[in-house]
Amino acid sequence: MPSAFITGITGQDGSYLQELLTGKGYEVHGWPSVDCDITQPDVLRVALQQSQPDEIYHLAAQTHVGESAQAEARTMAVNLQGTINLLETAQRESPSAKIFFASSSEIFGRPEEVPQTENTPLNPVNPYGESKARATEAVRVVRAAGCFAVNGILYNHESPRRGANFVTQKICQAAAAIARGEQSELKLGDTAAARDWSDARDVVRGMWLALQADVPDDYIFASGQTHTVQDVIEIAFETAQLDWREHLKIDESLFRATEPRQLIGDPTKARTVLDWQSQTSFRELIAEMTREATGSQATRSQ
Ligand code: GDR
Repeated sequence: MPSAFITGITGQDGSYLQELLTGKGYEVHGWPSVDCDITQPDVLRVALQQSQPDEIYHLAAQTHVGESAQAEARTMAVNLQGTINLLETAQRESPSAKIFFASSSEIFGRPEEVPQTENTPLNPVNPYGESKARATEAVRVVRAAGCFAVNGILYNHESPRRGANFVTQKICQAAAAIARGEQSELKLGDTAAARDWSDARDVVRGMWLALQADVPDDYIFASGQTHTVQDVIEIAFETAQLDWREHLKIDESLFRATEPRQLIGDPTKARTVLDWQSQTSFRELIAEMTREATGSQATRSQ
């Protein structure tokens, strides 16, 4: 039975990955979240010694880009130092384990080329992007030294399990709450902001595929298309049978000091080498999230 170790196993991606791997017959071990402190070598050493994994998926992180501007030290400690700690400890305790690192489109920030490929120069514009860029380089360094270490460069990916502080879930949950009469308005920042959004379930399938390849490499996981926050609002409110104009308020305090620009991923390499594709459409995804939010709120209030 193959075994896997997942950091961030209770998050959106970790929980879907656990289900995927269990379904494939893996024995899955994991750390719940960053609260377990990935920066402590001893704790990680014991966890790896006990689980002896064939595959390590490093997903735990401070994942909120906006919050990273006020939490730079913690973002760097968890996302950069935590990753270096994981790479070093894994090489010592489980030298044959294959390692997947959840990198991010934010490493490109304001990129030189659109769409981005695995070779696009890194140019982060916020502490989160900086932390992921430097950790991505660290993964490349251990790979050059012979370790099977992969960067999955993940563009935005969503699902009904998405945390409520990310914009898609915030909008879908608000539309559901407004439809139920529990809330009357939705406050948002920049609704013209555009992102390349995929389904998280598609992305975790890519993580697994990346570790089944013959050689370690970097892969972009993206849909190759962008939509705006405004598009999310319109699909969610239409699904909830509401007129968004009656409920949306723009709140200047929710604008970010530095927005990345034109983050669009070119998934050609993942498609050709791994046979990976994004399978869910953006419209289907947002509609599903809104329907699930409506259902879960109904269940909670019963
Ligand atoms: P992002 O996702 O920062 O791209 O990072 P998020 O959903 O937080 O923001 C997307 C865009 O929406 C705009 N926006 C708002 N965002 C939030 N959270 N709340 C608001 O009220 C709001 N109003 C407008 C933002 O300015 C932004 O432009 C996600 C995370 O999953 C990262 O961990 C991951 O690395 C990247 O995607 C790829």
